[in-house]
This record gives sequence, C-alpha cells and structure tokens, in this order.
Amino acid sequence: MEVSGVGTDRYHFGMSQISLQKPDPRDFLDIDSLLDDEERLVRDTVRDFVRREIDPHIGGWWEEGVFPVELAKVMGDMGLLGMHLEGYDCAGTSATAYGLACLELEAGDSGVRSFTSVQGSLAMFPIWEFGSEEQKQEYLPRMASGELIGCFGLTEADSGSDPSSMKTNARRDGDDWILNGSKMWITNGNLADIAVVWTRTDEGVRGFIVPTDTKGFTANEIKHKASLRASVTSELVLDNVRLPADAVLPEVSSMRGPLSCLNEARFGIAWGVVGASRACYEAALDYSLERVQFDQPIASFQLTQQKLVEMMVSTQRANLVALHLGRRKDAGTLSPQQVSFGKMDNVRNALDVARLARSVLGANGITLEYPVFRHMANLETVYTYEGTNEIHTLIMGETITGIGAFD
Ligand code: TGC
Ligand code: FAD
Repeated sequence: MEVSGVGTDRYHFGMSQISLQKPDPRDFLDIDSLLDDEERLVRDTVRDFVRREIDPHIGGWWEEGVFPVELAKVMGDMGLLGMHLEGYDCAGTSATAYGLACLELEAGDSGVRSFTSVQGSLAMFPIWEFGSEEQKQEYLPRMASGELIGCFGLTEADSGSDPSSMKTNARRDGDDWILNGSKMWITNGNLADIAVVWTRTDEGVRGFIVPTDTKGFTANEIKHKASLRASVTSELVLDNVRLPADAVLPEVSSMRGPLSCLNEARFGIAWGVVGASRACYEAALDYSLERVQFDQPIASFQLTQQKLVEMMVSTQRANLVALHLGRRKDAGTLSPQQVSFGKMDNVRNALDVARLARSVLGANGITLEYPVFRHMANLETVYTYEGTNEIHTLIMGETITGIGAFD
C-alpha cells in the first residue's frame, strides 16, 4: 500500500485518493462537476436572469401580491416556456436542463417557478402529449413565446387530493360540448388566455382547451394569500361554456391525462425547491458571518454551526436526488413513484431548511428585507400543491407494500 502526498494536496492509498482541496461552502459536494457544459450554460443563464430581473423586485411583488405578467415574454424569449418539449418552437432541452432552470427560478421565488411549471408542464404538456396536430400547431408556438398564457384546472373546492371525485362535467350537444362546474386554486387563472380544464364526461375524464374569453367562463382571483403571493391563484367558473368538437384533447379519456401532467410538474418541483433551500441556506450563512453578538459572529457559536451544516447537507442531498431523477428522466427510466420520492422529500427538506434559516436571522428573519420568510411561506404551498406530503407518502407506501391506503 502506497501512502504519499503528505504536504501535498492529496493522500494516495493504493487505488483510492483523497483530495485535500477544501469544499466550496456553497457547493460542498461539487455537484457542479456532475453537469455538462450545456447544463451549466442553462443554469448560469437562468441564474443571471433571476439575479438581474427577479431578486431586486421580488420582495415588493410578493408584498403587493402581484405577478408581473411582462415576465412571460421575457421567459419565452429565453426559451424557458415548455423548454423540455420537442418541436413547435419549444427549446427541446434535456429534462435535467429543465430541472436546473426550475432550481434557479425558485431560488428567486416559488411563484416564478410555478408560472413556468404551469405554462410548460401543465398547460403546454397536455396539448403536446394528448392534443391533435392542429391543436399543437395552433397553441404551442405562441405558448412557448409567452404570447399566450395557459392554466391547468384540475382541483375543485371539494376535490383536492382526490381529483377523480371531480364534479365539473362536459356533455355533447350536437358536435359541440357544453361544460359546467368550477375549479379552485388555479395558478395563472386570471392571467390565462387558455385554460386546460379536466372534466367528467360519459366517455371518462377528458381535457378541454378553453379560451378564457369564451362566453360563460369566469376567473375570480383568490386574494389574502399568506403564501405564494407573487403568483396569481384563481377560481374558474364554467357556466354552460359551449366549445366546438375540436376543443377536446383527443388522445386521452381517463385520469391518466391529468396525472401524466402532474408527473412533469412534480419533477420540476423536486428540482425547484432545491433553489429555495439554497437561497435560505446562503442567506443564513452570510448573515451568520456578519451578525455579531457576545462580541463574535453568531457563526462562531456551535449551535449556529449545527444549523448551517444541517441546511447545507439537506440542500446538497436534495440536489443529488433531483439530479438523479433528472438523469433517469433523460434516460427514460423515471417512474411516477420516483417523482413522488423527490417531490415529498425535497419539499419537506426545503421547508426545514427555511425554518432553520429563519431562526438564524433572528428578528430580521421575519421581514421581507431578506428572502427567507418569503421562501418559508411559499414552501407551505409547495408542500400542499401537486400532491400533498401525505399523498406522496401513500403513493410510495402503496409501491413498497403493494397495499393502497388512500381510502
Ligand atoms: P388511479 O385509479 O390509480 O389511476 C387512474 C388512471 O391514471 C393512471 N395513473 C397515472 N398516469 C400517469 N401518471 C401517474 N402518476 C398516474 N397515476 C395513475 C392509472 O394508470 C389509471 O389509468 P387508466 O388509463 O388505467 O385509467 O388514480 P386515482 O384517481 O385513484 O388517483 C390516485 C392519486 C391519489 C395518487 C391521485 O389522485 C393524486 O395524485 N392526487 C393528488 C392530486 C394532485 O396532485 N393535484 C395537483 C393539482 S395541480 C397543482 O397542484 C398545480 S400547482 C402549480 C405548480 O405546479 O406550480
Ligand atoms: P385536501 O385534499 O382537502 O387535504 C387536506 C389534508 O388532508 C391534507 O393534509 C392532505 O394530505 C390530507 N389528506 C387528504 N386525503 C388523505 C388521505 N387519503 N390520507 C391521508 N391524508 C389525506 N390545482 C390545480 O388543479 N391547478 C393549479 O394550478 C393549482 N395551483 C395551486 C396554487 C396554490 C397556491 C394552491 C394552494 C393550490 C393549488 N392547486 C392547484 C390545488 C392543489 O393541488 C390542492 O390544494 C392539493 O392537491 C390539495 O388539495 P386540498 O387543498 O383540497 O386539500
């Protein structure tokens, strides 16, 4: 056995080597080295966009409760909308590149990532996957550019975790369809030009592309949110909405339709929350090195170091999980149950990190001068939407036991 390198930068034991290079506090495991050049380019471009266009304004938008709709075209020009879809003027990037973009967007704010998730994974994806060629040509290029904004209506006031109990329905009337019912908690509802609405029909669950200026369609914005404030959330009401035969998505007529869209969006969330987690950890690290109490930086206290290490480890671990899911999705081997693993574990970890970070910032941690409380409040929504923590637990529980425990 050879032992060498004392006084140099590595130990050498037989075949294995240990580098004495100190890890980067902001990328402890050097996850950056696992990315290729194209992935780094996407990551850096989106990170730069967030630092320039989002970070300086987001505290104000969040406080006012607005999402600046002009961002849609900017994100469209950058190729961020439906970026993992092929053709129809979509960027056609890898799933991993899409995940990295979600991470950087959510480091800015969950609402900004949510806008992109809903547009790309929930409104464009069903058209791309289940739409006719005419529907794809008509809608996807303009949605990719940000000219048209979409939303996704699955949840109802009485059908949240159990969307298959939906009451919104569509019936045929000659060649037309008539839609009645309402959807609740719909992101981008009041911004949308088209809504992808899932309904019960005699033929099973079907998706419709509903132009939001159709007679009988109304969107009512939900106000007074204490979370995800830089995001528009709405109730959609459909009162005898008459649609032509070609408004229905022809290629699916079961819950497989909406649930397939959720796989895409949950994948983006598993990545996105790593960004929120990183932002909270970095804010706490910076603050703890500057804030002096008892004549020393609070970073010098063992209890603070323990929090910082917990936050760093949790963020890095979640990043590795997200990257692993990304590699599997690109290889075509990712299962919905593995997406549930990432959604459940990464969101709860991010929430824990945000809460720890908030405590490190003391009183400043409750203000919007720092990003931590905003992320913490946002993550309460992310914990609930796209399948609650409990639902993803049950999805994985069913997978490992073979016994469904939903009802
Ligand atoms: P189940 O009876 O098991 O299956 C019905 C049909 O669906 C198929 N399927 C899936 N297909 C694709 N992907 C999946 N993950 C699928 N899971 C099931 C299944 O094969 C079957 O197909 P078919 O053709 O044989 O009929 O399904 P279920 O209705 O009992 O549902 C089970 C459950 C509880 C897991 C599901 O309802 C669920 O995931 N509930 C959570 C609801 C949820 O996540 N809602 C999210 C709304 S959208 C949102 O929150 C947007 S937030 C904004 C943002 O993303 O930023
Ligand atoms: P419920 O289903 O009523 O759940 C309440 C509690 O009961 C939760 O803790 C849940 O985990 C638990 N529970 C339920 N069933 C079980 C069970 N079988 N076993 C154990 N525990 C259970 N939806 C859309 O369709 N489109 C959107 O764009 C969209 N955007 C959203 C934006 C925001 C800001 C929010 C807050 C929600 C959004 N949603 C959207 C809705 C979201 O998907 C639902 O809120 C979510 O699926 C949970 O439904 P619920 O709120 O009705 O809770």
